[in-house]
Amino acid sequence: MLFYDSPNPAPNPRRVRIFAAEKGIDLPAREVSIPKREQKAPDYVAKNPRGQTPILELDDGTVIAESVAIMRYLEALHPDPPMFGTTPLEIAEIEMWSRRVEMIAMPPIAAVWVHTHPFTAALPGRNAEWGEANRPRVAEAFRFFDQSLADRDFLAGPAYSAADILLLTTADFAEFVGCGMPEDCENLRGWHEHVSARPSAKA
Ligand SMILES: N[C@@H](CCC(=O)N[C@@H](CS)C(=O)NCC(=O)O)C(=O)O
Repeated sequence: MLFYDSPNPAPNPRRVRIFAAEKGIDLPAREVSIPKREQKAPDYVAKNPRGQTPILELDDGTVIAESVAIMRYLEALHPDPPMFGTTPLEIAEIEMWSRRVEMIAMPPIAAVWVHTHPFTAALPGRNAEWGEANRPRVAEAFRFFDQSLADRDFLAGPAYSAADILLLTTADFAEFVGCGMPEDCENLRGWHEHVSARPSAKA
């Protein structure tokens, strides 16, 4: 098994690294440099036609792309500690919150990243106005999660889960992009401090 990884600030490979660290899985890895565009090299695109990291290549050559799919594969191989829930309700709540991170927070952060950040200046089709228009949507998304965290320690319930990993990596990437958590999001900031103190967050 070989994990094709990209270092921080890339948020999607980091999800898998944190997940593996939480489970104590040692993933052999190869670095794919996004600044050097190695994810668009023909031999890599042959593995993942999306030309993105991460991927997990199995010993028989099968490739799993999409960070959450890789996490689910690892969960099936290493069920303890469970990160996607075990009861029907836990499973549904972790899925609900994971989808909310991906559908509410990530798209506007990605728009700010792609359309305004100096690192993406060479990408075709940049529209700075559209990027700027997404900043309030990022803040609105963070406020939603802030309110949601008012009554609990973790995003999807009483235990740390894959949903927390998605929100943590998203919040840290947003900070890097320059549209991080608003100062007054106290619940969210408290949660962030708490989950960032876990050893896995160093991944
Ligand atoms: N939905 C994919 C997103 C993968 C993705 O956007 N990866 C970024 C790194 S965090 C990437 O490869 N960016 C370079 C590019 O798109 O060319 C996943 O969850 O794995």
